[in-house]
Amino acid sequence: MLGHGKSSIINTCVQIVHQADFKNVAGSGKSNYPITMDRTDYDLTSHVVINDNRGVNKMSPEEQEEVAAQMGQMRGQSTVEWDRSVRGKLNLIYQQFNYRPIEITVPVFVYSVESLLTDERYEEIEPFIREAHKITGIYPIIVLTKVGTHRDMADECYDKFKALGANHVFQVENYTVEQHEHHPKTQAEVLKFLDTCLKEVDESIARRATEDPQKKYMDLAMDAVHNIIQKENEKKEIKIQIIKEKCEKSKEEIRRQKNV
Ligand SMILES: Nc1nc2c(ncn2[C@@H]2O[C@H](COP(=O)(O)OP(=O)(O)OP(=O)(O)O)[C@@H](O)[C@H]2O)c(=O)[nH]1
Ligand SMILES: [Mg+2]
Repeated sequence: MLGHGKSSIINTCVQIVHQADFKNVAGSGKSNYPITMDRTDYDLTSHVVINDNRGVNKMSPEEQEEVAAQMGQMRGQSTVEWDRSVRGKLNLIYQQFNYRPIEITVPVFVYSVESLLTDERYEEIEPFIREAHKITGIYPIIVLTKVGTHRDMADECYDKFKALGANHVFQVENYTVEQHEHHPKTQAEVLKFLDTCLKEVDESIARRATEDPQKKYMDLAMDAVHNIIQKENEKKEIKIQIIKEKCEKSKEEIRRQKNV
């Protein structure tokens, strides 16, 4: 989520794993506008990276589709765009057939407990989380941030994400530019979070050893093609509806003029 502390949790992880002084490596900051626009990897070890990303805001279909493609490893490290042509999307699916992923992505959903988790928001998040699970085979790990000053809300969010089906929900008070003295509670929770990510990777490797990669890609591609067709149809329906409304308005105008 936009501005919920994604770059800050990365700064916190980097500081703890490297046992270094605080540095704003991922560029966290206070702003009403999105700060992080690109996907960027930060090394935790020689084999483990933590990836910062552009935050989602409205959970729009475009945002959902882009995030789904990233999690399916159909995106490199580049500026994140919400819109792509159908041909572009199909090319990306094609690339998947020729590309055996050597990386395992653990999806992490960062949510600030400062933000009210209203029913509406909850309903928007649910399909997003479900989709991430379907694509990566790993249920997103939830990191709740800004928990220090919002204890009640942290517990409420914890319960709600658990009810959504999350196996792992962590409650972190990040190190920030303003406040980054070593804190044992933050350190313990972050290490538990990273340990859980690595366990998920181990389980994913074990599962992959027994599955047919070609079938997996075919399923993914079929899903993607199905989504493209469905979205195109929805767009056409909207256009038809607009034309119908215009027609009705014109007819009414003609009737009105005749009456005059
Ligand atoms: N108190 C407190 N502040 C936090 C915490 N996490 C992030 N912040 C503050 O929240 C603001 C946004 O944090 P970022 O890490 O830049 O958030 P982001 O999700 O990367 O934002 P975008 O890149 O713009 O989407 C900054 O002012 C951080 O200092 C936290 O756990 N506690
Ligand atoms: Mg950021």
